[in-house]
Amino acid sequence: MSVSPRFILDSLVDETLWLDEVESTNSFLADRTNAGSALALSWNQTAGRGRLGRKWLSRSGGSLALSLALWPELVPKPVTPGWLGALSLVTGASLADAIRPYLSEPVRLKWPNDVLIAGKKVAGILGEVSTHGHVVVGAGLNVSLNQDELPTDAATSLTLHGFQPDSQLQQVISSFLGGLRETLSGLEGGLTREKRAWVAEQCDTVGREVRVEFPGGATRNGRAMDLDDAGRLLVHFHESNVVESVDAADVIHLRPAR
Ligand code: BT5
Repeated sequence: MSVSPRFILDSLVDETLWLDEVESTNSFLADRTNAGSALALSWNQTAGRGRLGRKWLSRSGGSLALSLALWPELVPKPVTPGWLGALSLVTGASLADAIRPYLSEPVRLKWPNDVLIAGKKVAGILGEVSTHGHVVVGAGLNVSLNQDELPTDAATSLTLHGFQPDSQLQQVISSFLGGLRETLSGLEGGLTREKRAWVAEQCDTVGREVRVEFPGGATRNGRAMDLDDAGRLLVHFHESNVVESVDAADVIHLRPAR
């Protein structure tokens, strides 16, 4: 007898909470004082948050908001910025691994936190430390948004690429969670060489000509060379001819490197 995905999910976290409507699944878990692992899911997130004060948008029922209060035993104390940076990357990579078997087009990552299908964003990741000290990582996954419901031209959804939510979504969620837990067990101080290679291999940003947009508004062009163990992007900036590590910035892909 095969084991149902629902059973696998319940065995992976202490609690699974399906919320009919919620402002933000990340905020919902971050506000709780419970110390155990928990998964919060909703098809109707009314104030979804992105990075740097941005918004995650979706019509009700089209995009799955999924947040995880991480297994406390897998979270380092104290949480370091390097571990948190690595967390977003491995969460995206675990989600990409979970959806890839169901799609015929390439599923890749864009640094620091996007999952792409055929170059368009299907999911975004947000990792945070709550005021209660537990770590919440969330993913917005566009499941069944139609073309005219996509919030930007750069977005896509799973069903636009042939995905069948009714028969495949539960399996995706359980394999994502299972993969993430396994990955976090070895994360320790940051990305090991093996995990860095796993993420870099599927990251479309590495090896590209990029424009880096810093939070203050400055932009610099360079070539993305690699990732470091804290998940930062190593960029060879053209004007300075120096390789520097970049975090908390946005990256525009200019063209593939020759
Ligand atoms: C992200 O931020 O991509 C992280 C999004 C995390 C959302 C999840 S949902 C569950 C959990 N609860 C929350 O409140 N948040 C997390 P960022 O890299 O800043 O990208 C935000 C940008 O993506 C926006 O400014 C839009 O340009 C674009 N965007 C917004 N909604 C989108 C969507 N549904 N699909 C694709 N792109 C979208």
